[in-house]
Amino acid sequence: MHLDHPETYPRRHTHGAAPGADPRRPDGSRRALRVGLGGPVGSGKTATVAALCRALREELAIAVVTNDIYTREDAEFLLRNAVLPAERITAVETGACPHTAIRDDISANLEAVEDLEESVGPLDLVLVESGGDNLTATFSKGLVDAQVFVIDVAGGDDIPRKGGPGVTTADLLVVNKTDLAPYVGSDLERMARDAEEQRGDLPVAFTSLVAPDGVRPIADWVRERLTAWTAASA
Ligand SMILES: Nc1nc2c(ncn2[C@@H]2O[C@H](COP(=O)(O)OP(=O)(O)OP(=O)(O)O)[C@@H](O)[C@H]2O)c(=O)[nH]1
Ligand SMILES: [Mg+2]
Repeated sequence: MHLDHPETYPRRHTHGAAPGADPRRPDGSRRALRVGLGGPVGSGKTATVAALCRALREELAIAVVTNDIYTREDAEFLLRNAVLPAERITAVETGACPHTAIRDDISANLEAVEDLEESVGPLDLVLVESGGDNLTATFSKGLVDAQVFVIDVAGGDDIPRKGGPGVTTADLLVVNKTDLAPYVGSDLERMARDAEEQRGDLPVAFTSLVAPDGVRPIADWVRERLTAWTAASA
């Protein structure tokens, strides 16, 4: 499907792979910015997707692809909570380690993203949620233009120090559930220091999604990325 013979195989997929990502769809229109959300099981990826949709859906055309191993639970949660119209939410059942479908064989996810753009587009933003994984999970740059790695304070305040590609290289590191820090004895300042040591200038957002407007730092970061994406493809 990815062969470069337009006369035989019409070009279908528009890969990510920033920098230098092709921002155009085969018909010449600008494609959506694709943002991947990964991180350990239960850290708040779906809650982040839901909160982002609520915060941004009035100003942006958004769609979501979720990845679950054997179920469609994350998509069903988003549907139940009506964060977007049903036709804008697609579930990919990976049937294997979550990182396989976001990094090694991205075809099912690419297909899902492109089908959404075709059926409900044009879109500004597609959020791709990975199934919960470990600290090594990252997205292929062929699938997403930017990655958010979501960890939470209840997973232990030594996670930023432990590093790994998600913590170290994600375009945005989210440390979620700050409201739980006093109950689990997590030291947020230490987490911030360790994250900075691992990431240098790359941004870190501390969030509590149970707080009103708790998603704001992530929503602001998405807006910034979109502005840059739109400018690059103008
Ligand atoms: N207290 C608190 N709970 C949160 C917060 N964010 C998410 N949760 C809760 O944490 C649980 C897991 O959140 P999800 O969003 O389902 O986590 P996930 O990363 O998508 O999980 P998987 O997809 O199964 O890996 C849910 O019960 C959420 O309501 C937060 O900021 N504070
Ligand atoms: Mg989830």
